[in-house]
Amino acid sequence: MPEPKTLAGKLRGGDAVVTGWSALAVPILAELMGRAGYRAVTLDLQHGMHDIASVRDAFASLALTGSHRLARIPVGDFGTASRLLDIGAELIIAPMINSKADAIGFAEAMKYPPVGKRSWAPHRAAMLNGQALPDYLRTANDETLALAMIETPDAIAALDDILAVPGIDGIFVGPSDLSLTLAGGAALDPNGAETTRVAAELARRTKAAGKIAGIFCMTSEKVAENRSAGYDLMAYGMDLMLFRDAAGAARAACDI
Ligand code: 3PY
Ligand code: MG
Repeated sequence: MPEPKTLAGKLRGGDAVVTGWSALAVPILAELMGRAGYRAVTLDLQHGMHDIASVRDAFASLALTGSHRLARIPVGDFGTASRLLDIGAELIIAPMINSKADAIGFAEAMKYPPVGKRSWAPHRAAMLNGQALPDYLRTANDETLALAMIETPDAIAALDDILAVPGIDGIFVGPSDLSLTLAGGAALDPNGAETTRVAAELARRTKAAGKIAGIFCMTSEKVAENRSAGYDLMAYGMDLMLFRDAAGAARAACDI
């Protein structure tokens, strides 16, 4: 039987991946997303409420469902990127990568020598992958992915340099911050025409460089639109809003 495709294999091989977004730091909610059909779930340590303990438990819960394990780190916290890899992350999203220097710092934390400076001890990650440690070492630099968030004019200007850093596997666009910074703080317009135009151009340049393009989507229509623009990884569906909306709908359906 062929080996099941890794997340890296899917994203580099042209498969579209839609990831759920876990902000609430409740491992069983991440698991429920997996059981509901999301083949990938991203745990958010930037704006979400996750910490190391909740990620540890949510990755184990996701492993029960066979869903891919992704996480976003806080701004500039590259030590946490290494730590999340050690406890089983298959892909890390780093926010506000605005320069080549930012990208180098991120890549160094993500990759073992000779590409980077990641320190050794991925026992839990290997366990969740069903790998022996030597196999993890052999595959990790290729199969654990580093996506640099592009969400400012500085990042757009530095895109080619960021994409050229060895160990940076691709980008992940944050349309809210992108719209906010493009407008100099005057407006938030993640679905607006200018944000959409810039996001499409970022996908084009990233794919031309042979790297993976990911983006956060505010609506399901945006998932399809961004896929058509060339994106490989689309984030859509946040536990917090899904639960809020479902609770609201359930209560409203009661006729008293
Ligand atoms: C943004 O839209 O700025 C994001 O970071 C999405 O999470
Ligand atoms: Mg952002």
